[in-house]
Amino acid sequence: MTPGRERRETSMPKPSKSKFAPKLPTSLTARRRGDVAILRLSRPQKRNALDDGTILGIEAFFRTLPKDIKAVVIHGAGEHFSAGLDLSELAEAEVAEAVHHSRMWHRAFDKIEFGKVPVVAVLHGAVVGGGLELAAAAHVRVAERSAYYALPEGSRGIFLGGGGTVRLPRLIGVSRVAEMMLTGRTYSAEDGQALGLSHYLVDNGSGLAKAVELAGHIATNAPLTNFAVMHALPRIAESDPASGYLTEALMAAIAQGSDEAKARLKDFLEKRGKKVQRG
Ligand code: 1HE
Repeated sequence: MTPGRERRETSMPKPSKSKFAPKLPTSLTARRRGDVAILRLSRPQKRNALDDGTILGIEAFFRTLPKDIKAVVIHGAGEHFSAGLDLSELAEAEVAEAVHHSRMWHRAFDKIEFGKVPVVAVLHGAVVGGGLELAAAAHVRVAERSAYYALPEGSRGIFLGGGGTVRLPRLIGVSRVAEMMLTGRTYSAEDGQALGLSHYLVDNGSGLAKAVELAGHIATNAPLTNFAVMHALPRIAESDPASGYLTEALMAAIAQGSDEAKARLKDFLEKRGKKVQRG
């Protein structure tokens, strides 16, 4: 690792003005609304390009989430969610540095996907390269009509490095990811919704409100159910069926056995629980 890279990775992020998450770099801001934390990519002058400080800040944010936060919303300031990797930081990277750089992204995005609470991402404008990799680490994606998706790595002479080779094929299949990378094509918000890149498609400017509403609902779920959805479900889906069924049974028994589940089931049976609404 060169001294330059080492300096960037180990230097502590500058303190932000946010009281909620005091150690964030200036490219990130955080606030909370009740038990939902809202993390904003705040580097619009560089189209929220993800530099090392931002990636480390994302990791620190998710690692140090207060215990009373039950869900997170992540969104971007300005016209675009994220232009992906900050290309200015990669220009001089050597091979070993590049490996460590990618592994740093893996650690950070792992804290999102397999962290403490579910994460809802709001997508608008460019959601490209590493920006799409970041979005793919969230559990729920709300796209505004301005969103567009691309993987321009091919034209830059680089490759996915933020977990996209693992996460994106789960969303849209290996074939489409390969085709996006080979041809550099751009998918519109409507395309992305049809393909499964987003779960919700909303008007421009209303993505954050929708995401906060969804996160607020997620926050009311039993914590153990949210844990099972985040940590057990994806592992079960990738395991062999026999192991999957066993893990499912164990997870179900653990969730059902909790006092929280017992109280919620009693509420329903005694006509206090909410009914399922028509869609
Ligand atoms: C950047 C970056 C960046 C903008 N790294 N500085 N990502 C890409 O290949 C996408 C590159 N960016 C773009 O295609 C365009 O910037 C956008 C379509 C996203 C937005 O266009 P526009 O016209 O609104 O902005 P702009 O004028 O291109 O950029 C504004 C500034 O942001 C400008 O800097 P300035 O100092 O000249 O004002 C740009 O240089 C800067 N900027 N994008 C650095 N990406 C873990 S591996 C992941 C691999 C990848 O992510 S590859 C995809 C990289």
